[in-house]
Amino acid sequence: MKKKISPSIMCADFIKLEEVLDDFKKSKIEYIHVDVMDGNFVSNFTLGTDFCKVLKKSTDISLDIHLMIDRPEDKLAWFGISEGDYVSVHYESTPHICRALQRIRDLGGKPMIALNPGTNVCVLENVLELIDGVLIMTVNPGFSGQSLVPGSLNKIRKTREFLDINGYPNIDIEVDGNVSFENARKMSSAGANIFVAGTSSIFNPKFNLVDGAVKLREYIK
Ligand code: S6P
Ligand code: MG
Repeated sequence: MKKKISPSIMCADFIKLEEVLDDFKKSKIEYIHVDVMDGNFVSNFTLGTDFCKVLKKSTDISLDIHLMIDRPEDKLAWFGISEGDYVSVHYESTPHICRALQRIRDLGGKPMIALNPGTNVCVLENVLELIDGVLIMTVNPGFSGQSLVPGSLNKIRKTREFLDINGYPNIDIEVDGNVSFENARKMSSAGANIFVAGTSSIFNPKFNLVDGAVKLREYIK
């Protein structure tokens, strides 16, 4: 499967957003990961609907909107989802996960289910026909700059196996949290193919973004 990079825009310097988007373009970045947090599902607030709309106006790179909000099914229409955008909703965020995933499809997006570190892979069984991707949280959601939760590599392996055995080899696996260069290499071997790049890799101040992206591609190929 093609390996893709999805930089976490909350890790960017917003004063330089235009330069950041130019660097993404130069680096042929596939998605822009937008973390949306509501202060309930996770103990933090971040980007919202207006920010997604600003990005839509400023770049043609598809968005990868990660909703860390309660009852996302009621709020999906607010985000201006376009064809090609990934939208992920957490299994843990609603009693109506199937409705939320179906609604993303109805709005023209690509539905992805996000799983917290403590959620078992077996919950995928009932949503396989509704999803284009699985987002495996490799840290507890809410903040950048955290360390990998133990067992994450094994979970990626199990997920890839589960999807393949059930006849869904084309479902993407995205990994989010402490995707450092070294961790990315291991995650890639375990079966991940979309990598959320944050402070652990390309947004580390030691690099410029373009060099960081080149280096990350080396590690995931
Ligand atoms: C965390 C959020 C993530 C972070 C990203 C930061 O709840 O979903 O997308 O922005 O993981 O990356 P890093 O490299 O600082 O862990
Ligand atoms: Mg995220």
